[in-house]
Amino acid sequence: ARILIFDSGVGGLSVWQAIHSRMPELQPFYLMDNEAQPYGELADDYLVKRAVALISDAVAQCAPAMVVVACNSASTLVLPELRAKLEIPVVGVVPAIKPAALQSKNKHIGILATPGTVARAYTQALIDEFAADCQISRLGSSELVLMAEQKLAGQAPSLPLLRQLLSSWAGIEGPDTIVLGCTHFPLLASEIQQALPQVCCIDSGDAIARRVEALFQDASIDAGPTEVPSTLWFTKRSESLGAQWAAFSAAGLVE
Ligand code: DGN
Repeated sequence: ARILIFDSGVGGLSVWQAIHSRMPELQPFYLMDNEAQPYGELADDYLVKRAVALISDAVAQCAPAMVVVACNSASTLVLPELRAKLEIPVVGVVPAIKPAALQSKNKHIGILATPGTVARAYTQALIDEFAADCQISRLGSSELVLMAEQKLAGQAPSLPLLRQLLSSWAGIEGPDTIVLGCTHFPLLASEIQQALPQVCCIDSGDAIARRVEALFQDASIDAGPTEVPSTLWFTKRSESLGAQWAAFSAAGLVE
């Protein structure tokens, strides 16, 4: 069956990897709104309008069985409107605050996401519901998003810069558990772990993969034909696309 993965950039790759390892038979289509990157800095109304229009057009073109909005910055805003508009299931990716709260021993959680996601009412609602007993430190960073984009384009991330960005969490008083609340960040997991060796990082990838699998087990989902080749759609030509295409093709996202 076909599945449409949406992100502003390469972040959806981390989600796809988790889905693919559970359901290798799924055929991915990938839509990247790289023209409007970084999504974490867009005005709410503009982001909703733009993401809903782009995703609806792509759905009309590839007729997937399901959409995964593999972007926390978008999911924390667009899901209600998108679900109202589309007739297929829409799975959103939001910060893994619940498992982080269950796992943290010192009850101090760091939320590492985009400036948009850390400030969203949706994120606050997750904290209130699942992590009310925890101290919460938020860090919204577009630099880290760029670093992940560059890594996928073949440029090694700068560890000193990463250490500097995360320095406020390095001390003994810092969080013991960090939520990677942006789908770009699992692509930097090994570097983040090097910068903060004492923390445990949690992302949403596996939970999303389990959700997708459960939905496909629901017989009411029309699996659809699979004869169309997988495609990577983007909204802007850029120099990094060539190298990123190679990374996508290695992950089986394009042929
Ligand atoms: N990957 C997106 C997310 O999960 O929020 C953000 C990417 C961006 O453009 N800032």
